[in-house]
Amino acid sequence: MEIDLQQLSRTMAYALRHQPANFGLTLDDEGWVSVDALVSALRQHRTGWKHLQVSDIEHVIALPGKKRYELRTGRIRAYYGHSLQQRMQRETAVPPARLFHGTTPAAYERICQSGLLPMGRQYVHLSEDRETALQVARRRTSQPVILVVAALEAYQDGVQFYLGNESVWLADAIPPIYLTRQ
Ligand code: HQG
Repeated sequence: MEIDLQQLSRTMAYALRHQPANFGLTLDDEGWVSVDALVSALRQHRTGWKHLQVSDIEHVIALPGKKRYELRTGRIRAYYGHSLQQRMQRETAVPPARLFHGTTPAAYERICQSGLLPMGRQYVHLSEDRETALQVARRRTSQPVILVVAALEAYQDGVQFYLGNESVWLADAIPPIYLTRQ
């Protein structure tokens, strides 16, 4: 049976970002799990996935668009997006001068008061470019609000930044003084 790669990707996100225990998986401190363990868990998850192969996972990773999963030497992890309680250790890094965050008008009102907070995830998610931030906001609203984050300044004042993938940065809470609406 043909595997629906979008559906597989969504289920991988669920397993690698949110509910590994529901798949009988344990992630290490950096979010890694063996690809073989993930494949066996996914085979049991859906009848049509009984014969799932590592190559199906590789096809998901090769899909155009967002780079959500990192596959390295027999292990796999989500680059970002985690919500599980166990905090995933990410590599800290010096951010560029400016990063972007796309959000909704309603959230913007709250963000002006309390700054950017991780909310349901472990980290605040930021984009390297404005266009990506626009796409992030459009998941939720037809009236995107784009914030420019004075990332380097925040970093120099002690806010930690972490590598996500090549266009997504992660950070701890960012106070409103570093945010400008564009
Ligand atoms: C908002 C997707 C109220 C924040 C995307 C956002 C991204 C606040 C929402 C990745 C707030 C959290 C993450 C505050 C922030 N008060 N609302 N103080 N601070 N918010 O989904 O950044 O397709 O957890 O603006 O592309 O939207 O899943 O974060 O609207 O890269 O791979 O709270 O998820 O990638 O929402 O998206 P999210 P996000 P995938």
